[in-house]
Amino acid sequence: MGVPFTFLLPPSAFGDPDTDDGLTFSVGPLPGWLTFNPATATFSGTPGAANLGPSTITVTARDRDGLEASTTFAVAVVSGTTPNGPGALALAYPDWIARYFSGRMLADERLSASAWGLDADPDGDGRNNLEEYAFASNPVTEGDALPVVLSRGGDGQLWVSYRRRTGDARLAFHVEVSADLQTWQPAATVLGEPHAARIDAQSEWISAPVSSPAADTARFFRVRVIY
Ligand SMILES: [Ca+2]
Ligand SMILES: [Ca+2]
Repeated sequence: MGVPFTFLLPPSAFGDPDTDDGLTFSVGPLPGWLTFNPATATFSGTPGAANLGPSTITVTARDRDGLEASTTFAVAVVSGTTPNGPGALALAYPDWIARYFSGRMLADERLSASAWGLDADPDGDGRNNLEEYAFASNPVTEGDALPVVLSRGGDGQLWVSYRRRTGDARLAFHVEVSADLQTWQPAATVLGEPHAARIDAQSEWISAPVSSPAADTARFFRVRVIY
């Protein structure tokens, strides 16, 4: 944040073995602070406080023969605090929910199921308060949740990316895979540790490598949270 950002598309992003194929690049919608120079295949910009959070960017390369390839990646703008710095507040669920409901409401047990309990969904967006807490969205605002994103890197690696809360050791996140949406098992972790990019004092953007399904098969991925 506040630091100029420059990123040169690595030639390997598009695995085209003919290096003098004269690739031309185009990009999908960019966040307002970021520009792309197709001549040099370089992104640049300086994000501000209003730009915190992740964006997904799609780049399409076209060679002289008109063949196209696209790759999608995420760029996350993070605040200047380090994970253990002064901005990294550990915020437990009771403190978090108290930001949204008055002390009088929180003292009324009858409102647990409809307003402030872990299972309640007061904004009616289909995510209960535990999910809103775990994935760092707002329990009283509909439509602010970020989706879990599945993307494929230029090298063919498949990634599952999502935003999650930091600083609460009770929260555990598991990326799971299923062939039928009924039976779920852990997605392979032998591919390496997930990448984490801090979004703000209380959340981070995680990208976890997962195994690609075998040819001609479909797989579903989900992120399961345990509290
Ligand atoms: Ca909700
Ligand atoms: Ca919400």
